[in-house]
Amino acid sequence: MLERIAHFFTRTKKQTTSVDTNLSVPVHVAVIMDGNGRWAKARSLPRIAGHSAGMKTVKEVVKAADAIGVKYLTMYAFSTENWKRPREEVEFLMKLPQEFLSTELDELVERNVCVKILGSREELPSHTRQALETAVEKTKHNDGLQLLFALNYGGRKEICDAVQELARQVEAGILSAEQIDEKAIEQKLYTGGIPEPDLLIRTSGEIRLSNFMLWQLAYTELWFTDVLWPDFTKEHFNEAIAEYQRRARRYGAV
Ligand code: V07
Repeated sequence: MLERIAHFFTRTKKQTTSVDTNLSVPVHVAVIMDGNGRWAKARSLPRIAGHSAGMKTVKEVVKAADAIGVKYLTMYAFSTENWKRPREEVEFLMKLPQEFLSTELDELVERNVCVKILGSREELPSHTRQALETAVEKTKHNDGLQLLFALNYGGRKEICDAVQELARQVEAGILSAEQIDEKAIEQKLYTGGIPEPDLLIRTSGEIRLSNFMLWQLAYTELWFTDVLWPDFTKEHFNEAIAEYQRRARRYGAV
């Protein structure tokens, strides 16, 4: 009897929000990882400590997404606005891709993950670019989870770049103005050919898009939580997925 009671307690303790993979799992999940600075401040730590803690969460969420069969995971790592932050903070942030990849790249390769970067790489320091290019190159043939890092990314800039490229084609006589339609623009975005996110997660209580994937989020389900990014766990991630599944089921019913 005691054994059965003990078993009951260990079982209930372990139970967390689990994802029913028989229901529709979002193909593409995008994440705005907000609240690292606030997390650090609450602990009287420097902001960079929050960024380091946030990197651990990235690792956990990548595993959680992979485990339930998400095909594309986009993480907003650095915005075009983030250059305005103090120089030391920017320098620290620019070391994080290297730090992340130095411990994770082998495992990502093993797990058949394909790493891609959304954003312009020219402005990045060469050590950062080098690390990114190695990761992209080493994983380019992998057809498992597509792990996209938005880095030096801005949604309006992305649309401007796409439209400029199309305008150049018009100038060159390859394209007519009438051929600039939604499909033509979509193909010139950094995400050209990648399906639009089904679900956007934003942490830390801010309820806005902050120039993230403006074109791609037109029909996306939005999910916000007050949890700060370093405190975000795979259980929170699975909660967001379960909520997405409830919404998908409701739409499916009508
Ligand atoms: C960054 C940690 C997570 C919280 C948000 C801001 C700070 C992972 C990466 C990364 C980027 C590219 C890549 C591999 C890892 C990263 C930056 C900031 C700039 F190929 N986390 N993380 N990059 N933060």
